[in-house]
Amino acid sequence: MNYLTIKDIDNLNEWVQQAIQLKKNPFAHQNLGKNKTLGMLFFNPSLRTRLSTQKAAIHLGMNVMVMNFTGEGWSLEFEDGAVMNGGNSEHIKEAAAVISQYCDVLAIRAFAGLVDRDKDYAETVMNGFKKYATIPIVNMESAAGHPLQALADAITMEELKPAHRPKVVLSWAPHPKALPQAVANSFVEMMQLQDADFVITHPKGYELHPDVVKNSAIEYNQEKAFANADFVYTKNWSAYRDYGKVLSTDSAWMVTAEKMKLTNKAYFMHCLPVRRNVIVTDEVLDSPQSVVIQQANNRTFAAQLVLKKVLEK
Ligand code: AN0
Ligand code: CP
Repeated sequence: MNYLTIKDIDNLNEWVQQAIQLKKNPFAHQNLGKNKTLGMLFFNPSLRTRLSTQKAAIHLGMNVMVMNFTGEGWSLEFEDGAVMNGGNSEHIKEAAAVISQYCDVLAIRAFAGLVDRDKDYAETVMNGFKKYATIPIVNMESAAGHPLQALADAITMEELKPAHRPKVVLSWAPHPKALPQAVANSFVEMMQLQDADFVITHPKGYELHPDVVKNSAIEYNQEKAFANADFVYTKNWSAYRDYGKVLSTDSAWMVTAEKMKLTNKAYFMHCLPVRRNVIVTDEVLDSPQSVVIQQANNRTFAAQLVLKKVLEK
């Protein structure tokens, strides 16, 4: 079993309940991972993913090896038949096969390059490892998705859910740098598996991939979208259509206490890292409505559930 996208979740509600059980008793399956090794490869920086996935593996009794390809590791070639007389030193064929000798499960982080849309959405890095590794692969944020984050978000929303069918808003917010669509994509796909009044709000031009959005509602007026919301999930992403471009840094889209007043005392959610007073004001982030630390904590149990399922297969 691999965990590459939200589509690998066969029953979201069951998975969320199982993760909540793991959270109650994290060391219940300490023998499952005995003498098994998790390899974690990072092509980009990380705080939460790195530590929570490692912690999840420790809970299951696994050994963990971490390797950063940002500076360590040979630069990899992913193209079949490439004449390797350029900058790349090692082909994915050998790299993935060799890593498979040392590890039992392989977790990979490889962000979108935001230059070549087709290459990013073909998931070149993740699918290269999937093709040439002989062990299960876990996605720790790929070009187009961050399914461990979305699973942690589903756990958090289950813990906080109101008695009624919730209204959930995914709101774009400004950021100075071009960021991937991965977190937003997986959140949308996860919400489509939930019974909720779900709406996406962003400036015109920031429409996500139509295959991701499907029939989900889009409201271009952020204040209208916030009305009566129970959860406000905020994230910046760069444009999908005008690929990788920053079309707006309009601070009018920042989440403020005034906007939160339009909601049904909504919980404020963000995957972190978050830029204070750019994405969201200090006032909102430091308020009791902010559940970002609870979200980050649930990353451990999302990862632990996925690793447990992989080890059981
Ligand atoms: C990354 C992103 O937007 O995909 C990682 C988020 C978990 N964020 C930044 O690079 C700031
Ligand atoms: N939310 C998240 O994935 O954080 P890191 O980039 O710090 O791992």
